[in-house]
Amino acid sequence: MKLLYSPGACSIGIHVILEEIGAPFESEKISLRDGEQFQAAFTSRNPKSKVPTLIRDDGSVLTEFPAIAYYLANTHPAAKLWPEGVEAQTRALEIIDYVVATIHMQGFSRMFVPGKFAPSEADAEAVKKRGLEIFETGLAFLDHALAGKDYAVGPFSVADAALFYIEFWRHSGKLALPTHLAGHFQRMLARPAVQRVMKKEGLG
Ligand SMILES: N[C@@H](CCC(=O)N[C@@H](CS)C(=O)NCC(=O)O)C(=O)O
Repeated sequence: MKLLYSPGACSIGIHVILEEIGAPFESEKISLRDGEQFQAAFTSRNPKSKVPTLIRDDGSVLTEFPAIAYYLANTHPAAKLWPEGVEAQTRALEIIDYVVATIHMQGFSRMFVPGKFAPSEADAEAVKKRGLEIFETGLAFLDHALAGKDYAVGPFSVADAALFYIEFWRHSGKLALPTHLAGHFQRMLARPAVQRVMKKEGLG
């Protein structure tokens, strides 16, 4: 297996899942800043021009965080990264979808690529502001959901890897995380697998 990732991008969550599993995998760094995701060497493997991209051993390609997380957790059951039982699985999916589809795609994307949402350059600041509001509202909701819990749904699971990437973004932006997410982020940083990923991605 090979993970195509960009340092500090949402692919960091999948990187964490792979390290937690502990099975051998390769990784290849893509510079989104330099637009490598639009170059033929990348689009020939993933025409969506997005990380995370997982190239499986048979050469087939998987995209989309929730699908990759599901695949990895369920093909490596010994790692116990997919919660047990319908209720916990449903709750994990609920969190992953909220992180990816709302906080990331609706909030963070508006903040960092306002041009994708703004009809004109003059609208860019308003779009960024709306993105920040969505991001903040999302964090507040998740903070509330994490009250009294060490991890998102019972023991550590793929849902925590999704939470980790938005926590990391907030932390990198030098903005304080709400209390319960801050505690969760510290628990994540204490995990050896997360520490290996931070080192590999050059994020110290
Ligand atoms: N829905 C996708 C989102 C992936 C995504 O937007 N990745 C960003 C990095 S965090 C990316 O590759 N952006 C490159 C671009 O849009 O040019 C998923 O869940 O994997």
